[in-house]
This record gives sequence, structure tokens and C-alpha cells, in this order.
Amino acid sequence: MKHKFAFMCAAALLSTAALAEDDTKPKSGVEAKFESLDKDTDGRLSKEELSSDSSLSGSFSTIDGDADGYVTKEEFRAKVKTKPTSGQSF
Ligand SMILES: [Ca+2]
Ligand SMILES: [Ca+2]
Repeated sequence: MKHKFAFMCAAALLSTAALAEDDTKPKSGVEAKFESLDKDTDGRLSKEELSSDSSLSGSFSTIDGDADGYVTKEEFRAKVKTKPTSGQSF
């Protein structure tokens, strides 16, 4: 019955992985980009952080919809679309 036990273990591991996936689900391109820009990981982008991306620097005021000086993930997601083919200007 060793095989069956191994199978059950694998199934248990898989279901655990599936449950854990909620926390570590693959991020969308936009979200990954946001987090790569958020150097101090405070969950928002300052003008300096945003400016580290040459394609986004200069668009800060556009992306910062409520003009509070920081771009939240929601604002980023709403304004920044990562496309396979970029080259579109705001
Ligand atoms: Ca930040
Ligand atoms: Ca804002």
C-alpha cells in the first residue's frame, strides 16, 4: 500500500499548493511592474519610483489620478496597460 500512500501525499501536497496559490498567484504584468518599481514596498509609487521607468517618467501626473503625490496600485492598474507591443504614448 506504499503506492497509495504516496499518491495520497502527492494529492495532499497538490491541494495545499492549490490553496496556497491564493497568496502567491501569478501576478499580471502590470502588477509585477508595479512591484518592481515600488522600491520601498510601501504599496504606492512616488514620483521618483515611477521615474525609474523611462517609459513612465513624465506620465506621473496622468497616472496619479487623485493627485495626492503617490500612485497606488489601483491607479497604476487603471492607467498603465502592459501590452505585448507598446509604443503608445499617453
Ligand atoms: Ca513606494
Ligand atoms: Ca494617487
